[in-house]
Amino acid sequence: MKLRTFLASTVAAAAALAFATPALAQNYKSEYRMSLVLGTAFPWGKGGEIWAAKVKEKTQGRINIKLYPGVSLIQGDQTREFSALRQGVIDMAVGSTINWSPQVKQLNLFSLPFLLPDYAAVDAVTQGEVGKSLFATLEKAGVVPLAWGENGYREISNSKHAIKTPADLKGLKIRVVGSPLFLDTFTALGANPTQMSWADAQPAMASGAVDGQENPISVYQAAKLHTVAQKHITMWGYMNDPLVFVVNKDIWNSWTPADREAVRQAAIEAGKEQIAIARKGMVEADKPLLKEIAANGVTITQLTPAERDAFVKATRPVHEKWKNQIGADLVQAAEKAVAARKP
Ligand code: X2X
Repeated sequence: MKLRTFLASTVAAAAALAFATPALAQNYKSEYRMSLVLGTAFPWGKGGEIWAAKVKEKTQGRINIKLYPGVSLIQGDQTREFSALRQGVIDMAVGSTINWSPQVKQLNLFSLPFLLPDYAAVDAVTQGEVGKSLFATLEKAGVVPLAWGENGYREISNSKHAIKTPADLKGLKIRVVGSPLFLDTFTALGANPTQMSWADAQPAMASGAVDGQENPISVYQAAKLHTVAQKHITMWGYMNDPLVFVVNKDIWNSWTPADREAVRQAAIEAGKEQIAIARKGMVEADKPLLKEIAANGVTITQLTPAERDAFVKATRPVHEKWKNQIGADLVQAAEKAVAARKP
């Protein structure tokens, strides 16, 4: 009798397994597609690579991720990434708040000129209540946000001359990302902004079709922008561009709760590591990354507080215009978090 019960339960367990395994295989894709603008030569792409490796390890290979840098799943059109993610053309991404801001207006927060004076301010906003509120917004917009990363402080470079005052920007043709707030900022500064994708930006600099651009120093160096005539950099720290680690909602729901947790933990760990990589060379007292760049014959202009203030004043109308579009409460909460930050 006992043996028969044992046999029966063994058979039942085996049957359950036999059903469970194919069901898992059916729900899980053999490969998930992760979208990135910048590849593994950049801190951004390294973050994606670290995330994918951690996911593979934590899920014992059940979730296998392939990287698609250059936003190649959407032919390089980076401002379409969020829509593609929501529609399932992309399974997951490490994406920039700038590129997603045409679809998620609250993400324009980070593009408000001179909102975040230093890294402590960035952390106070992303890692605090404002960051949580933005994740809730992203969730409502149809994706599952898991962790913050960072592209970095965007500094301006150009081929013509050192920029010390807003007047130095007058008439300069500056490539900006395809997000309307940037047109307002550079127009307010007297420049001539032109929108294009990152893929188009580099040939445009090489040919002289544009005079300048703005991107983090780590991007400038990894992309070797000194070789496309970008000989002058001004350290004005006018905005920081956080990254977000996200998964498409249907993909997320297709995973077991344990695997979701593994993917979340992997994103949180990868985000922390990625932020450290993005800041490397800029947080040390002697800023070794700037020394490396200067050694290539690039002029690096540091602004005095008074000089920087002239740029803050010139872009204040942009802040006023965009505050309500982003949400005055959200902007205020961010300003509060910045004011209360610990160094
Ligand atoms: O296009 C850019 O400038 C880049 C690479 O920084 C972003 O994707 C926001």
